[in-house]
Amino acid sequence: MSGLRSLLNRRSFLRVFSLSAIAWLWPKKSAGTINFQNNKNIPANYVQNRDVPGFYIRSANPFLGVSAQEWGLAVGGMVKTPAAFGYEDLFGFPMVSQVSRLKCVECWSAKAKWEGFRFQELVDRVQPDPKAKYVTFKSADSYYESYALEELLRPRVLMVLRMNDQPLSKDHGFPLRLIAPFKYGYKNVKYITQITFTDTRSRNYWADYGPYSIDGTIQPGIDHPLDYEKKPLPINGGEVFHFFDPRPASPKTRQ
Ligand SMILES: Nc1nc2c(c(=O)[nH]1)N[C@H]1C(S)=C(S)[C@@H](COP(=O)(O)O)O[C@H]1N2
Ligand SMILES: [Mo]
Repeated sequence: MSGLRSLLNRRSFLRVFSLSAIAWLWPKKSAGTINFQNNKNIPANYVQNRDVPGFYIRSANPFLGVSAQEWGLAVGGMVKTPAAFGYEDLFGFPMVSQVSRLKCVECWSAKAKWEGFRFQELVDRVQPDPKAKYVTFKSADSYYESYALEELLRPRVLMVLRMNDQPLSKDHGFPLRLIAPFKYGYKNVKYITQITFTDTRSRNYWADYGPYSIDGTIQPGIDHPLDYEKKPLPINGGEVFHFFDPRPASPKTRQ
């Protein structure tokens, strides 16, 4: 872990210093100023972890975001026809809209209206090798995730371009993020730039830098079961599949 990353990591920062010990470092708040930044040492124009009421922001590596002009999406790996997309290209896919909840392992959840396209559209375009059973995502902020291809073809998994009737904001993953409501928030990768089809499963950011699983399926019954030093609490959100519930339709039968 780089020195910068460990300094900027909210969790380790709070573990080492108590709030009162560092209070003298903080500028005095002027009356009426609302500032939800969790780490005041990071410039305000950086995306970072912020407890904004309504929808928290979680970005492990503070960064400045990407513009539509500089952004591109590369889709490749074990595929017949690798493809590259600009921002506008993605609006050529049929758009789907859903309301679903994002649930972080840290025990908060929030819902939004999400709009985007199905992962199947990319599959149709690049035609993966039948042996390519896994997919790796890479992001502009050097975050990364991995999924089984089968999971990405389930209902209510969406490649998201718009949130609450607006283009995704810089904080919430502009220009492209994944929403998979049955996975914990950390699997809902933002700022996607690269999608690679593979025959073996790659790791993800929070399995490498924290105690979280690669699978990240929301566990029924308890909240933040995997978070640092916290006790399990009754669950209060998220889309949880109990083992006795019917499973989502298979890709062949989805609408
Ligand atoms: N690229 C990228 N995607 C990411 C993250 C990140 O740090 N970088 N954080 C994850 C975590 S831990 C959560 S809970 C959600 C939070 O999404 P939000 O910031 O839109 O609330 O994004 C996930 N996707
Ligand atoms: Mo999270």
